[in-house]
Amino acid sequence: MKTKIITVATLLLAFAAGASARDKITSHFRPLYPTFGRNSKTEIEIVSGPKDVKMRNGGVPGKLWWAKSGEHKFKLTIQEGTGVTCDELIKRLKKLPEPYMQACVAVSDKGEDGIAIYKSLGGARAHGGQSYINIVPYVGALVVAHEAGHTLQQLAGKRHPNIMEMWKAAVLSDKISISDYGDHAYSEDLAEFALVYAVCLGEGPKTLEALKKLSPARFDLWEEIMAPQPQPNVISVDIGGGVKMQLVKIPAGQFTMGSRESTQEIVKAFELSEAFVNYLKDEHPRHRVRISKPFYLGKYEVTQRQWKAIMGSNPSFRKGDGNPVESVSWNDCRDFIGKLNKKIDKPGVKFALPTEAQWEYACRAGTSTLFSFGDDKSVFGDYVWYGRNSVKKLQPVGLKKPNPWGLYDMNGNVSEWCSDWHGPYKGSPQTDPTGPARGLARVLRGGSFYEDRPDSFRCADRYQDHPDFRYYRYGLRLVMTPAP
Ligand SMILES: [Ca+2]
Repeated sequence: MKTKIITVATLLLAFAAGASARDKITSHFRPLYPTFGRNSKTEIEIVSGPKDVKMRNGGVPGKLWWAKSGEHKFKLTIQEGTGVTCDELIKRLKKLPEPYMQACVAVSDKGEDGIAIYKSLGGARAHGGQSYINIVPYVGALVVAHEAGHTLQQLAGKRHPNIMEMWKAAVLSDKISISDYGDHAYSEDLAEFALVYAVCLGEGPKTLEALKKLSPARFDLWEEIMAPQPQPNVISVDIGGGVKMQLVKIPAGQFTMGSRESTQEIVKAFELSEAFVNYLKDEHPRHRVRISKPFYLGKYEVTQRQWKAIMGSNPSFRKGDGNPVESVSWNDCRDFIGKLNKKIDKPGVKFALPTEAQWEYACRAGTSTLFSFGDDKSVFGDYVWYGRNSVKKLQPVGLKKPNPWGLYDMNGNVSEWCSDWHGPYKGSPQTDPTGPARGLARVLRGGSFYEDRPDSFRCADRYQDHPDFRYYRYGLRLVMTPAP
Protein backbone atom coordinates (compact mmCIF):
# COMPACT_ATOMS: atom_id res chain seq x y z
CA MET A 1 0.00 0.00 0.00
CA LYS A 2 2.82 2.33 0.97
CA THR A 3 4.51 1.77 -2.40
CA LYS A 4 1.35 2.79 -4.19
CA ILE A 5 1.10 6.12 -2.35
CA ILE A 6 4.71 6.95 -3.18
CA THR A 7 4.08 6.06 -6.82
CA VAL A 8 1.13 8.40 -7.11
CA ALA A 9 3.04 11.16 -5.29
CA THR A 10 5.95 10.84 -7.71
CA LEU A 11 3.58 11.02 -10.62
CA LEU A 12 1.95 14.17 -9.31
CA LEU A 13 5.35 15.76 -8.79
CA ALA A 14 6.24 14.95 -12.35
CA PHE A 15 3.09 16.69 -13.55
CA ALA A 16 3.69 19.65 -11.29
CA ALA A 17 7.08 20.12 -12.92
CA GLY A 18 5.27 20.77 -16.22
CA ALA A 19 6.57 20.21 -19.70
CA SER A 20 9.87 21.91 -20.37
CA ALA A 21 11.86 21.89 -23.59
CA ARG A 22 13.92 18.92 -22.43
CA ASP A 23 10.97 17.13 -20.92
CA LYS A 24 10.33 13.49 -21.69
CA ILE A 25 6.99 11.72 -21.78
CA THR A 26 8.45 8.61 -20.16
CA SER A 27 9.57 10.48 -17.04
CA HIS A 28 5.94 11.30 -16.27
CA PHE A 29 4.79 7.71 -16.30
CA ARG A 30 7.80 5.59 -15.39
CA PRO A 31 6.60 5.25 -11.78
CA LEU A 32 3.68 3.23 -13.13
CA TYR A 33 5.89 0.71 -14.94
CA PRO A 34 6.38 -1.74 -12.05
CA THR A 35 2.63 -2.26 -11.66
CA PHE A 36 1.88 -2.39 -15.40
CA GLY A 37 -1.03 -4.66 -16.16
CA ARG A 38 -2.47 -4.85 -12.66
CA ASN A 39 -5.91 -3.74 -13.91
CA SER A 40 -5.78 -5.54 -17.25
CA LYS A 41 -8.87 -7.43 -18.31
CA THR A 42 -7.16 -9.23 -21.18
CA GLU A 43 -7.93 -12.95 -21.14
CA ILE A 44 -5.81 -15.49 -22.98
CA GLU A 45 -6.49 -19.20 -23.26
CA ILE A 46 -4.64 -22.04 -24.94
CA VAL A 47 -6.48 -23.51 -27.92
CA SER A 48 -4.01 -26.26 -28.86
CA GLY A 49 -0.44 -27.45 -28.38
CA PRO A 50 2.28 -27.90 -27.61
CA LYS A 51 3.62 -29.06 -30.94
CA ASP A 52 7.32 -29.63 -31.68
CA VAL A 53 8.57 -27.12 -34.25
CA LYS A 54 11.70 -25.75 -35.80
CA MET A 55 11.66 -22.06 -35.01
CA ARG A 56 11.91 -19.37 -37.63
CA ASN A 57 15.12 -17.91 -36.29
CA GLY A 58 17.85 -20.48 -37.11
CA GLY A 59 15.53 -23.49 -37.15
CA VAL A 60 16.15 -24.22 -33.46
CA PRO A 61 13.79 -26.73 -31.78
CA GLY A 62 10.88 -25.30 -29.82
CA LYS A 63 7.30 -25.86 -28.74
CA LEU A 64 4.34 -24.09 -30.30
CA TRP A 65 0.88 -23.36 -28.91
CA TRP A 66 -2.16 -21.69 -30.45
CA ALA A 67 -3.78 -19.24 -28.07
CA LYS A 68 -6.94 -17.14 -28.18
CA SER A 69 -7.87 -13.78 -26.72
CA GLY A 70 -11.43 -12.82 -27.62
CA GLU A 71 -11.52 -12.96 -31.41
CA HIS A 72 -7.73 -12.84 -31.71
CA LYS A 73 -6.00 -16.16 -32.41
CA PHE A 74 -2.22 -16.34 -32.35
CA LYS A 75 0.82 -18.49 -31.81
CA LEU A 76 3.17 -18.72 -28.86
CA THR A 77 6.52 -20.42 -29.41
CA ILE A 78 9.20 -21.13 -26.84
CA GLN A 79 12.65 -22.42 -27.67
CA GLU A 80 13.67 -25.59 -25.84
CA GLY A 81 15.79 -25.00 -22.79
CA THR A 82 14.76 -21.43 -21.99
CA GLY A 83 13.21 -22.48 -18.68
CA VAL A 84 10.09 -20.39 -19.41
CA THR A 85 6.72 -22.15 -19.36
CA CYS A 86 3.80 -21.29 -21.60
CA ASP A 87 1.80 -20.24 -18.53
CA GLU A 88 4.48 -17.75 -17.59
CA LEU A 89 4.48 -16.26 -21.07
CA ILE A 90 0.68 -15.96 -21.03
CA LYS A 91 0.82 -14.29 -17.62
CA ARG A 92 3.09 -11.60 -19.09
CA LEU A 93 0.97 -11.11 -22.22
CA LYS A 94 -2.22 -10.74 -20.17
CA LYS A 95 -0.81 -7.46 -18.85
CA LEU A 96 -1.11 -5.95 -22.33
CA PRO A 97 -4.28 -4.07 -23.29
CA GLU A 98 -6.57 -6.03 -25.58
CA PRO A 99 -5.92 -3.93 -28.77
CA TYR A 100 -2.27 -4.98 -28.62
CA MET A 101 -3.37 -8.57 -29.29
CA GLN A 102 -3.70 -7.50 -32.96
CA ALA A 103 0.09 -7.49 -33.08
CA CYS A 104 0.16 -11.09 -31.80
CA VAL A 105 -2.17 -12.09 -34.63
CA ALA A 106 -0.11 -10.23 -37.22
CA VAL A 107 3.01 -12.24 -36.38
CA SER A 108 1.22 -15.60 -36.48
CA ASP A 109 0.91 -16.30 -40.19
CA LYS A 110 2.09 -19.55 -41.74
CA GLY A 111 5.77 -20.17 -41.08
CA GLU A 112 5.95 -17.56 -38.33
CA ASP A 113 6.50 -18.06 -34.60
CA GLY A 114 3.91 -15.69 -33.14
CA ILE A 115 5.20 -14.32 -29.85
CA ALA A 116 8.44 -16.22 -29.47
CA ILE A 117 10.94 -16.69 -26.68
CA TYR A 118 14.49 -17.42 -27.80
CA LYS A 119 17.39 -18.27 -25.49
CA SER A 120 19.41 -15.48 -27.03
CA LEU A 121 18.95 -12.81 -29.71
CA GLY A 122 22.60 -11.98 -30.26
CA GLY A 123 22.80 -9.45 -27.48
CA ALA A 124 19.41 -7.78 -28.01
CA ARG A 125 16.56 -8.39 -25.58
CA ALA A 126 13.83 -8.22 -28.20
CA HIS A 127 13.07 -7.73 -31.89
CA GLY A 128 9.75 -6.65 -33.34
CA GLY A 129 8.58 -6.29 -36.92
CA GLN A 130 5.73 -7.01 -39.28
CA SER A 131 6.00 -10.79 -38.96
CA TYR A 132 7.83 -11.45 -35.68
CA ILE A 133 8.01 -10.46 -32.04
CA ASN A 134 10.97 -12.25 -30.46
CA ILE A 135 12.02 -11.83 -26.86
CA VAL A 136 14.62 -13.38 -24.56
CA PRO A 137 13.49 -15.31 -21.45
CA TYR A 138 13.57 -12.54 -18.86
CA VAL A 139 11.74 -9.91 -20.94
CA GLY A 140 8.39 -8.69 -19.63
CA ALA A 141 5.18 -7.19 -20.94
CA LEU A 142 6.51 -3.64 -21.26
CA VAL A 143 9.08 -4.67 -23.83
CA VAL A 144 6.45 -6.68 -25.69
CA ALA A 145 4.31 -3.52 -25.81
CA HIS A 146 7.25 -1.66 -27.38
CA GLU A 147 7.82 -4.41 -29.99
CA ALA A 148 4.08 -4.57 -30.69
CA GLY A 149 4.42 -0.89 -31.58
CA HIS A 150 6.84 -1.80 -34.38
CA THR A 151 4.48 -4.52 -35.61
CA LEU A 152 1.37 -2.32 -35.57
CA GLN A 153 3.28 0.50 -37.24
CA GLN A 154 4.19 -1.75 -40.15
CA LEU A 155 0.62 -3.01 -40.42
CA ALA A 156 -0.62 0.58 -40.52
CA GLY A 157 1.94 1.20 -43.28
CA LYS A 158 -0.25 -0.89 -45.57
CA ARG A 159 -3.12 1.59 -45.14
CA HIS A 160 -0.93 4.69 -44.92
CA PRO A 161 2.25 4.17 -46.97
CA ASN A 162 3.66 7.39 -45.50
CA ILE A 163 2.98 6.42 -41.89
CA MET A 164 6.49 7.36 -40.70
CA GLU A 165 6.20 10.79 -42.31
CA MET A 166 2.94 11.18 -40.42
CA TRP A 167 4.67 10.13 -37.20
CA LYS A 168 7.50 12.57 -37.81
CA ALA A 169 4.99 15.39 -38.23
CA ALA A 170 3.32 14.35 -34.97
CA VAL A 171 6.65 14.35 -33.10
CA LEU A 172 7.49 17.82 -34.39
CA SER A 173 4.05 19.12 -33.52
CA ASP A 174 4.11 17.73 -29.96
CA LYS A 175 7.37 19.47 -29.00
CA ILE A 176 8.23 16.90 -26.36
CA SER A 177 10.70 14.02 -26.40
CA ILE A 178 9.69 10.58 -25.41
CA SER A 179 12.84 8.82 -24.33
CA ASP A 180 16.57 8.54 -24.65
CA TYR A 181 16.20 7.25 -28.22
CA GLY A 182 16.27 10.82 -29.47
CA ASP A 183 13.62 12.69 -31.42
CA HIS A 184 14.97 11.62 -34.81
CA ALA A 185 14.71 7.86 -34.27
CA TYR A 186 11.07 7.99 -35.36
CA SER A 187 10.46 4.28 -35.44
CA GLU A 188 11.81 3.92 -31.87
CA ASP A 189 9.87 6.99 -30.81
CA LEU A 190 6.69 5.32 -32.05
CA ALA A 191 7.45 2.01 -30.33
CA GLU A 192 8.20 3.78 -27.07
CA PHE A 193 4.92 5.66 -27.36
CA ALA A 194 3.21 2.29 -27.82
CA LEU A 195 4.70 1.25 -24.49
CA VAL A 196 3.70 4.43 -22.65
CA TYR A 197 0.20 4.33 -24.15
CA ALA A 198 -0.22 0.73 -22.96
CA VAL A 199 0.79 1.77 -19.44
CA CYS A 200 -1.57 4.76 -19.42
CA LEU A 201 -4.47 2.82 -20.91
CA GLY A 202 -3.98 0.16 -18.25
CA GLU A 203 -3.90 2.74 -15.49
CA GLY A 204 -7.20 4.36 -16.41
CA PRO A 205 -8.88 7.31 -18.16
CA LYS A 206 -7.22 10.04 -16.09
CA THR A 207 -3.72 8.85 -16.85
CA LEU A 208 -4.61 8.41 -20.50
CA GLU A 209 -5.94 11.96 -20.52
CA ALA A 210 -2.63 13.19 -19.07
CA LEU A 211 -0.74 11.46 -21.87
CA LYS A 212 -3.02 13.02 -24.46
CA LYS A 213 -2.32 16.44 -23.02
CA LEU A 214 1.43 15.97 -23.14
CA SER A 215 1.56 14.52 -26.64
CA PRO A 216 -1.72 15.13 -28.48
CA ALA A 217 -0.55 14.53 -32.06
CA ARG A 218 1.24 11.27 -31.29
CA PHE A 219 -1.76 10.23 -29.21
CA ASP A 220 -4.27 10.66 -32.04
CA LEU A 221 -2.06 9.01 -34.62
CA TRP A 222 -1.30 6.06 -32.35
CA GLU A 223 -5.02 5.50 -31.73
CA GLU A 224 -5.54 5.51 -35.50
CA ILE A 225 -2.71 3.00 -35.96
CA MET A 226 -4.19 0.77 -33.28
CA ALA A 227 -7.84 1.02 -34.40
CA PRO A 228 -9.15 -2.45 -35.15
CA GLN A 229 -9.14 -3.18 -38.86
CA PRO A 230 -12.23 -4.67 -40.43
CA GLN A 231 -11.61 -8.39 -40.41
CA PRO A 232 -11.98 -10.04 -43.78
CA ASN A 233 -15.38 -11.59 -43.53
CA VAL A 234 -15.65 -14.43 -45.97
CA ILE A 235 -18.36 -17.07 -46.04
CA SER A 236 -18.60 -20.19 -48.08
CA VAL A 237 -22.00 -21.25 -49.47
CA ASP A 238 -22.75 -24.72 -50.84
CA ILE A 239 -24.60 -24.10 -54.10
CA GLY A 240 -25.28 -27.81 -54.61
CA GLY A 241 -23.39 -31.06 -55.13
CA GLY A 242 -20.64 -29.89 -52.78
CA VAL A 243 -19.72 -26.98 -55.07
CA LYS A 244 -18.89 -23.98 -52.96
CA MET A 245 -19.02 -20.26 -53.59
CA GLN A 246 -17.03 -17.86 -51.40
CA LEU A 247 -18.49 -14.44 -50.71
CA VAL A 248 -17.01 -11.43 -48.93
CA LYS A 249 -19.09 -9.29 -46.60
CA ILE A 250 -19.15 -5.72 -47.88
CA PRO A 251 -20.09 -3.14 -45.25
CA ALA A 252 -22.77 -0.49 -45.74
CA GLY A 253 -21.26 2.93 -46.39
CA GLN A 254 -20.85 5.86 -48.73
CA PHE A 255 -18.54 6.53 -51.64
CA THR A 256 -18.07 8.88 -54.54
CA MET A 257 -19.09 7.20 -57.78
CA GLY A 258 -17.64 8.19 -61.12
CA SER A 259 -14.33 9.49 -62.35
CA ARG A 260 -12.23 11.83 -60.21
CA GLU A 261 -10.46 12.95 -63.40
CA SER A 262 -12.12 14.89 -66.18
CA THR A 263 -12.50 13.21 -69.57
CA GLN A 264 -9.67 15.40 -70.90
CA GLU A 265 -7.40 14.38 -68.05
CA ILE A 266 -7.98 10.68 -68.74
CA VAL A 267 -7.40 11.13 -72.45
CA LYS A 268 -4.12 12.84 -71.62
CA ALA A 269 -2.99 10.48 -68.86
CA PHE A 270 -3.57 7.37 -70.97
CA GLU A 271 -2.60 8.91 -74.33
CA LEU A 272 -5.98 8.19 -75.90
CA SER A 273 -7.35 9.73 -79.06
CA GLU A 274 -9.74 12.68 -78.78
CA ALA A 275 -12.55 10.38 -79.88
CA PHE A 276 -12.56 8.92 -76.38
CA VAL A 277 -13.80 12.14 -74.82
CA ASN A 278 -17.29 11.24 -75.87
CA TYR A 279 -17.01 7.64 -74.76
CA LEU A 280 -15.81 8.64 -71.27
CA LYS A 281 -18.60 11.16 -70.67
CA ASP A 282 -20.85 8.64 -68.93
CA GLU A 283 -18.42 8.49 -65.94
CA HIS A 284 -19.60 11.98 -64.99
CA PRO A 285 -21.01 13.70 -63.03
CA ARG A 286 -19.13 12.31 -60.10
CA HIS A 287 -21.66 11.90 -57.31
CA ARG A 288 -22.03 10.72 -53.74
CA VAL A 289 -23.76 7.36 -53.28
CA ARG A 290 -24.94 5.67 -50.12
CA ILE A 291 -25.06 1.89 -49.90
CA SER A 292 -27.55 1.51 -47.08
CA LYS A 293 -27.20 -2.19 -46.34
CA PRO A 294 -24.26 -4.56 -46.11
CA PHE A 295 -24.19 -7.35 -48.70
CA TYR A 296 -22.08 -10.28 -49.72
CA LEU A 297 -20.18 -10.18 -53.01
CA GLY A 298 -18.47 -13.09 -54.77
CA LYS A 299 -14.80 -13.20 -53.81
CA TYR A 300 -14.17 -14.43 -57.36
CA GLU A 301 -15.93 -14.29 -60.70
CA VAL A 302 -18.47 -17.13 -61.07
CA THR A 303 -16.50 -20.15 -62.26
CA GLN A 304 -17.38 -22.70 -64.89
CA ARG A 305 -17.60 -25.35 -62.15
CA GLN A 306 -20.24 -23.24 -60.38
CA TRP A 307 -22.17 -22.51 -63.58
CA LYS A 308 -22.28 -26.23 -64.44
CA ALA A 309 -23.49 -27.11 -60.92
CA ILE A 310 -26.60 -25.00 -61.52
CA MET A 311 -27.16 -25.16 -65.30
CA GLY A 312 -25.74 -28.60 -66.11
CA SER A 313 -23.90 -27.16 -69.12
CA ASN A 314 -20.93 -24.93 -69.86
CA PRO A 315 -21.16 -22.35 -72.63
CA SER A 316 -17.57 -21.11 -72.20
CA PHE A 317 -15.20 -20.79 -75.13
CA ARG A 318 -12.05 -21.61 -73.16
CA LYS A 319 -12.99 -24.50 -70.90
CA GLY A 320 -11.64 -25.03 -67.39
CA ASP A 321 -13.49 -25.65 -64.13
CA GLY A 322 -11.48 -22.97 -62.31
CA ASN A 323 -11.85 -20.43 -65.12
CA PRO A 324 -14.59 -17.84 -64.94
CA VAL A 325 -17.65 -18.75 -66.94
CA GLU A 326 -17.83 -16.67 -70.15
CA SER A 327 -19.83 -16.41 -73.33
CA VAL A 328 -22.88 -15.76 -71.15
CA SER A 329 -25.38 -13.03 -71.93
CA TRP A 330 -27.12 -10.88 -69.33
CA ASN A 331 -30.26 -12.93 -69.93
CA ASP A 332 -28.32 -16.18 -69.39
CA CYS A 333 -27.13 -14.74 -66.07
CA ARG A 334 -30.72 -13.94 -65.11
CA ASP A 335 -31.69 -17.58 -65.81
CA PHE A 336 -28.69 -18.87 -63.85
CA ILE A 337 -29.57 -16.71 -60.86
CA GLY A 338 -33.25 -17.74 -61.01
CA LYS A 339 -32.31 -21.43 -60.86
CA LEU A 340 -29.73 -20.82 -58.14
CA ASN A 341 -32.25 -19.00 -55.96
CA LYS A 342 -34.73 -21.88 -56.32
CA LYS A 343 -32.05 -24.41 -55.48
CA ILE A 344 -30.58 -22.62 -52.45
CA ASP A 345 -33.92 -22.49 -50.66
CA LYS A 346 -32.69 -20.62 -47.60
CA PRO A 347 -35.40 -18.38 -46.19
CA GLY A 348 -34.77 -14.78 -47.17
CA VAL A 349 -31.44 -15.43 -48.92
CA LYS A 350 -31.30 -14.17 -52.49
CA PHE A 351 -28.62 -14.06 -55.15
CA ALA A 352 -28.50 -11.32 -57.78
CA LEU A 353 -26.17 -9.48 -60.10
CA PRO A 354 -24.59 -6.52 -58.32
CA THR A 355 -26.04 -3.11 -59.09
CA GLU A 356 -23.54 -0.91 -60.86
CA ALA A 357 -23.19 1.15 -57.66
CA GLN A 358 -22.54 -1.93 -55.53
CA TRP A 359 -19.94 -3.03 -58.07
CA GLU A 360 -18.03 0.26 -58.12
CA TYR A 361 -18.30 0.62 -54.32
CA ALA A 362 -16.74 -2.82 -53.84
CA CYS A 363 -14.18 -2.26 -56.58
CA ARG A 364 -13.01 1.00 -55.02
CA ALA A 365 -12.95 -0.57 -51.55
CA GLY A 366 -12.56 2.80 -49.86
CA THR A 367 -10.20 4.28 -52.46
CA SER A 368 -10.82 7.22 -54.79
CA THR A 369 -7.81 6.65 -57.03
CA LEU A 370 -7.75 5.48 -60.66
CA PHE A 371 -7.39 1.86 -59.52
CA SER A 372 -8.08 0.23 -56.16
CA PHE A 373 -4.32 -0.14 -55.70
CA GLY A 374 -3.66 3.57 -56.34
CA ASP A 375 -2.63 5.59 -59.38
CA ASP A 376 0.61 3.75 -60.11
CA LYS A 377 0.36 2.02 -63.48
CA SER A 378 3.68 0.22 -62.94
CA VAL A 379 2.13 -2.29 -60.49
CA PHE A 380 -0.92 -2.80 -62.70
CA GLY A 381 0.08 -6.29 -63.83
CA ASP A 382 0.21 -7.53 -60.21
CA TYR A 383 -3.54 -7.02 -59.87
CA VAL A 384 -5.04 -7.32 -63.33
CA TRP A 385 -5.18 -9.89 -66.12
CA TYR A 386 -5.27 -7.79 -69.26
CA GLY A 387 -4.18 -8.15 -72.87
CA ARG A 388 -0.49 -7.68 -72.21
CA ASN A 389 -0.02 -10.31 -69.50
CA SER A 390 -2.76 -12.81 -70.33
CA VAL A 391 -1.66 -13.37 -73.95
CA LYS A 392 -5.30 -12.46 -74.55
CA LYS A 393 -6.46 -15.68 -72.94
CA LEU A 394 -8.94 -16.30 -70.14
CA GLN A 395 -7.22 -17.11 -66.82
CA PRO A 396 -8.27 -19.11 -63.75
CA VAL A 397 -9.83 -16.92 -61.06
CA GLY A 398 -7.90 -15.64 -58.03
CA LEU A 399 -4.30 -15.67 -59.29
CA LYS A 400 -3.67 -11.94 -59.09
CA LYS A 401 -3.56 -9.80 -55.94
CA PRO A 402 -6.96 -8.94 -54.44
CA ASN A 403 -8.25 -5.41 -53.90
CA PRO A 404 -8.25 -3.94 -50.34
CA TRP A 405 -11.50 -5.73 -49.49
CA GLY A 406 -10.19 -9.12 -50.57
CA LEU A 407 -11.98 -9.32 -53.95
CA TYR A 408 -10.10 -10.93 -56.83
CA ASP A 409 -10.17 -10.00 -60.52
CA MET A 410 -12.62 -7.14 -60.04
CA ASN A 411 -10.61 -5.60 -62.83
CA GLY A 412 -9.60 -7.80 -65.69
CA ASN A 413 -10.12 -11.46 -66.64
CA VAL A 414 -13.82 -11.30 -67.57
CA SER A 415 -15.94 -8.15 -67.76
CA GLU A 416 -18.80 -8.52 -65.31
CA TRP A 417 -22.48 -7.96 -65.99
CA CYS A 418 -24.28 -5.65 -63.57
CA SER A 419 -28.04 -5.57 -63.03
CA ASP A 420 -28.57 -1.98 -64.28
CA TRP A 421 -29.61 -0.68 -67.66
CA HIS A 422 -26.89 1.64 -68.89
CA GLY A 423 -27.74 5.35 -68.64
CA PRO A 424 -26.41 8.71 -67.51
CA TYR A 425 -25.71 9.24 -63.81
CA LYS A 426 -27.49 12.57 -63.84
CA GLY A 427 -30.64 12.40 -61.72
CA SER A 428 -29.97 8.94 -60.28
CA PRO A 429 -30.94 8.57 -56.60
CA GLN A 430 -28.24 8.96 -53.95
CA THR A 431 -29.18 5.89 -51.96
CA ASP A 432 -28.95 2.36 -53.39
CA PRO A 433 -29.31 3.42 -57.04
CA THR A 434 -30.41 0.67 -59.43
CA GLY A 435 -30.03 2.45 -62.76
CA PRO A 436 -32.63 3.66 -65.25
CA ALA A 437 -36.05 1.96 -65.45
CA ARG A 438 -35.47 0.96 -69.08
CA GLY A 439 -32.75 0.99 -71.67
CA LEU A 440 -31.13 -0.77 -74.58
CA ALA A 441 -27.95 -2.12 -73.04
CA ARG A 442 -26.93 -3.56 -69.68
CA VAL A 443 -23.86 -2.40 -67.79
CA LEU A 444 -20.60 -4.36 -67.83
CA ARG A 445 -17.73 -3.50 -65.51
CA GLY A 446 -14.07 -4.20 -64.93
CA GLY A 447 -12.55 -4.80 -68.37
CA SER A 448 -11.36 -8.19 -69.64
CA PHE A 449 -8.25 -10.28 -70.32
CA TYR A 450 -8.36 -9.01 -73.89
CA GLU A 451 -7.99 -5.23 -73.63
CA ASP A 452 -4.47 -3.79 -73.69
CA ARG A 453 -5.09 -0.29 -72.43
CA PRO A 454 -4.94 0.19 -68.63
CA ASP A 455 -7.61 2.92 -68.77
CA SER A 456 -10.20 0.19 -69.45
CA PHE A 457 -9.59 -1.09 -65.92
CA ARG A 458 -10.14 2.08 -63.92
CA CYS A 459 -12.70 1.71 -61.12
CA ALA A 460 -14.88 4.35 -62.82
CA ASP A 461 -14.77 2.85 -66.32
CA ARG A 462 -18.20 1.83 -67.70
CA TYR A 463 -19.08 -0.53 -70.50
CA GLN A 464 -22.35 -1.79 -71.94
CA ASP A 465 -23.85 -4.34 -74.27
CA HIS A 466 -27.15 -5.77 -75.41
CA PRO A 467 -28.64 -8.17 -72.81
CA ASP A 468 -28.83 -11.00 -75.37
CA PHE A 469 -25.24 -10.76 -76.49
CA ARG A 470 -22.90 -13.64 -75.59
CA TYR A 471 -19.23 -12.86 -75.76
CA TYR A 472 -16.09 -14.72 -74.68
CA ARG A 473 -14.99 -11.71 -72.60
CA TYR A 474 -18.21 -11.43 -70.55
CA GLY A 475 -18.89 -13.18 -67.25
CA LEU A 476 -20.37 -12.35 -63.86
CA ARG A 477 -19.97 -12.20 -60.11
CA LEU A 478 -22.83 -12.53 -57.64
CA VAL A 479 -24.29 -10.55 -54.78
CA MET A 480 -25.97 -12.36 -51.92
CA THR A 481 -28.39 -10.64 -49.53
CA PRO A 482 -29.16 -10.15 -46.78
CA ALA A 483 -25.92 -9.89 -44.92
CA PRO A 484 -26.35 -10.09 -41.15
CA1 LIG B 1 -13.35 -9.30 -63.75
